Amino acid sequence: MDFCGNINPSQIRDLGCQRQSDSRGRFGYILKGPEYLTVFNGLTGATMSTVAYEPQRHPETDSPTPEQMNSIWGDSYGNRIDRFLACVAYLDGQRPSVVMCRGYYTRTVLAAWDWRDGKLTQRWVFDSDRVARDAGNNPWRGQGDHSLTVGDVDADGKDEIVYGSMVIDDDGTGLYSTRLGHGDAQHMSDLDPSRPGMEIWSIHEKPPAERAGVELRNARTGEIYFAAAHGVDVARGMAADIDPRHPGYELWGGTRNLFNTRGEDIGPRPNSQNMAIWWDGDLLRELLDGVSISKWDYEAGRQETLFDGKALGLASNNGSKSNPCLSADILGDWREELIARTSDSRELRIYSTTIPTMHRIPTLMHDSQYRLSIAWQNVAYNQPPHPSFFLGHGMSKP
Ligand SMILES: [Ca+2]
Ligand SMILES: [Ca+2]
Ligand SMILES: [Ca+2]
Ligand SMILES: [Ca+2]
Repeated sequence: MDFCGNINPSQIRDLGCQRQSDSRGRFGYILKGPEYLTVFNGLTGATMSTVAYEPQRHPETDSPTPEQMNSIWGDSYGNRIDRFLACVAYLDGQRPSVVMCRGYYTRTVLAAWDWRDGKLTQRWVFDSDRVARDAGNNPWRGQGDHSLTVGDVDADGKDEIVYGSMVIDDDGTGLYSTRLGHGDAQHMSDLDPSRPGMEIWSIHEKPPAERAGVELRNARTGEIYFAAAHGVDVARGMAADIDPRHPGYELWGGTRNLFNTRGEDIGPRPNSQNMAIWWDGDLLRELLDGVSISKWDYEAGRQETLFDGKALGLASNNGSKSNPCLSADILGDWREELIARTSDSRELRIYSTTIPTMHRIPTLMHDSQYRLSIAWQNVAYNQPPHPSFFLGHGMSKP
């Protein structure tokens, strides 16, 4: 990675890169030169530890030829080699580790690192192509999304990494793969309180005709509870409790309708299928798209705007993905704040709800899964954070 331009000259020498260099190629990919993983001091910016990035682009060279790239990553122009995700996870159940991930369309490598007593040490590396070498029939290749989720899916006190259609166990071994492939969004929580443990709602890009475009699965085992939109290229998908008439979350994406957790069509879905935010006083979640918050009127089947950020001079980020800078419960009270920039980028504003609530539950940041999801919210395609417990209409005490 290229850290140049953000640190002082002596640190640049430490990293072995040149001042004000721009390593990006014609399409924005960085395909040449050394790559590092560095821990910076959050207060001063000083480098605290630097190691070689794992994995390198190619085992023999940091500047592979198109043929060398293609042989390992499956394309010769650098798209797949230059896809990264990252998260923080409590892999030992006690202290956080950082997991740096390269690749999700083909070869997939997750490297877990511990920062302990001033030293950065490698905990484990999961490499799809070392686990199973048959590229055409490898359940660990090409399963990743443009985001990831972290949580304790098997209830042993240690976190797993939900990497799209597969889950990597806390010890760096594969827990399972559904083999349903890449997608743009996933949501994990106790989406259906009547089923044991957590569930995952996933969407998929360009599935073959017989394969699911959206599906709900058991987070621990990968068992598919229901699937729909077979053969449909699904770009957006959402999960939130927005209708109290149906227990648990409602699920949408890939079709014009809303699903309940049993896979039943319960009517039209909201147009908004981007993010979600707990904003008003009830336990249902509101819809967040760009810098606008709306409420789903489940009886009329339409959205009502509660907060219009554009009218207040706010702008969203990430082009068509359209997100605020962050949405999270950062101030306490379990409702979530909206953190956004003004359209001239001169101000960063925090908006909190002014609506009273009758419900009293712990601050969401006290839930480890929710807190870790704030760490990954801005990784690749922003997704809404979800707690490990069911938060919604009719919930039991967390
Ligand atoms: Ca676990
Ligand atoms: Ca459940
Ligand atoms: Ca519901
Ligand atoms: Ca609400």
